[in-house]
Amino acid sequence: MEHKFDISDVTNRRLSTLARHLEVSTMESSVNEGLYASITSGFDGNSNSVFAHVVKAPEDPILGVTVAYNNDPSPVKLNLGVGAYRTEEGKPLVLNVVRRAEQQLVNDRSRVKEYLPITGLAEFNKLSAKLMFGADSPAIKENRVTTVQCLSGTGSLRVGGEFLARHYHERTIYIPQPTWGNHPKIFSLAGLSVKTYRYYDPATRGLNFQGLLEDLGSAPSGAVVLLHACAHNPTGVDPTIQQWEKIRQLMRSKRLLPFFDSAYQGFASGNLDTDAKPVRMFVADGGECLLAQSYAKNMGLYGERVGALSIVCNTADVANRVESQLKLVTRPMFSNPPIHGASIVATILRDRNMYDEWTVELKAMAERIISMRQKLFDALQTRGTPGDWSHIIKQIGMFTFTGLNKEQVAFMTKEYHIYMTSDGRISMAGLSSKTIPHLADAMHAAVTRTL
Ligand code: KET
Repeated sequence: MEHKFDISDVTNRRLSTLARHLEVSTMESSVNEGLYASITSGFDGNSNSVFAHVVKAPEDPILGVTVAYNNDPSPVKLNLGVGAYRTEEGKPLVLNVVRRAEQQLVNDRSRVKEYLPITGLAEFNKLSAKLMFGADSPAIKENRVTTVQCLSGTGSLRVGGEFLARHYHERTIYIPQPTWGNHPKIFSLAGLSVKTYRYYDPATRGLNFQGLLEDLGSAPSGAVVLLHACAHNPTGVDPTIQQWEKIRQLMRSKRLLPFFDSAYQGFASGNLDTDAKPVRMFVADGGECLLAQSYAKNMGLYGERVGALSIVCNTADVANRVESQLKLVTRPMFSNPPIHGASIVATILRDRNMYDEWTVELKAMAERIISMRQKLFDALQTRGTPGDWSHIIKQIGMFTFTGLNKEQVAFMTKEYHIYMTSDGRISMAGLSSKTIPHLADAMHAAVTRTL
C-alpha cells in the first residue's frame, strides 16, 4: 500500500519552494517596495500579513493529546497519550542514577561547554554501540560500525533516512502497519518513498506473521525495512525469537536492508541484553544494517534529546567513508549534537556501579508497567466488561493497543477525562494503582454503551 506521504510530494514541494525562492529573488526590488509601502502606511490587522494564507495545522496525533490534556481543568483527568513513564504518584521520574551522574558532571570544574564534534561525544557513541551490539560484538571489534550522536531517536531516524536517500540505491522504505505515527513523515521528508508491510492482525490482536512474510517477500530486492527492535509501538506485539530468525533469513536472502528503531531497549523484558537480541541476530550474520537508538524512555532523558545512529558496514573502510558522509548530513541540519544528555549517558555507561544501578531502576520501571497490565486486566474482569482482554497482559512494552475505536476513545475523553491517542493506544506507563479503577470504569462504559 502506498502511503500518503510520497517522495514525489516532497520533491514537488522542494521544487516549488525553489521556484518561489527564484521568483522572489528576481522580483526582489518590487517586493522591497511593497514592504516599504506597508511599513510606512502601517499594518491593518491580519490581512496584510505575508503569512495571511497560512492555514492552521492540526495538532500532532500523539503530542497533541498532551496539549488537550493540559487544557482540561478536571481534577480526575488522566493522560495516557504520550509514552512517558510516570510513578505510582503519577509524577514524571528522574532516575536516581541520572541525578548522580548530573551531580558528578556539575562538580567537575574542568568540564566546559565547547561544541562537540559533528559526530557527537565519541565515548557516548562507543558505549551506545556496545550497549546494543554487545560488549564482544565482532562488528565493533573489526571497526565496521560507525555511530554518530543525534537528536534522540527521531533525529537518528531522520539522519539515517537522509543518508539513505543520498547514498543508497533503493529509495523505498517499508514500515510496519501500524507503526509510530512519526515514521512516515520522518522518512518521506528525508527523501525516501514510504510503503507499508502487514504487521498486526486486529482479529487475533497479535502478529500477522504470514502477511509480514508475504509483504517483505514481494518487496523489491534491496528495499529498506524499518523494524522495531523491541516493544513495537503502538501494538505491543513483537515477533518471537523463532519468528525473528525467519524474518532475518528472508531479509538476507532478498538483500533487504534492516533499519532498526530502538526506542525501548530494556522496557520489553526489563533486561537490556534480552531486548537487544533481535538486533544482535542481524549483526551476527555479518550483514549490514542501520540502528536508531533513543535514551528518552530507558534512561528517562526525554527532553535531553539523546540518541545515536549506528550503521553496521561490512568493512572498516566502508564504515569510515559512511561516517564522513553522515557528517555532511548533520552539519547543515543541526551542526553538532548537544553535550549534556550524552555526557549523562556516558557517565553511567562507563561506570560499572552506575550501570548496575541503572539496570535496577530500569527493571523497576518495566515491572511497574507489567503490574499495571495485570491490574487493569483484573479490574475489567471484576466489572465483567464484555470481550477478551487478555491482550492487555500479553502485549509488551509501554503501550496497550486496546482495540477501542475512535468513538469509544472520544467518549472516554469527553465523559471520563481520559486522554489517549485515537487509535486506542494507552500508555501503561502513565497508569497507577489509584487511576486504574477510573480507567476500567471508562472502558467498561465505552464498551457497553456502544454494544
Ligand atoms: N521510535 C519509536 C518507536 C517511538 O515510539 C518514539 C517515541 C521514538 C522513536 C522517538 O523518540 P525520541 O523522543 O525522539 O527519542 N514515541 C513516543 C513519543 C513521541 O511520539 O514523540 C510516543 O509514541 O508516545
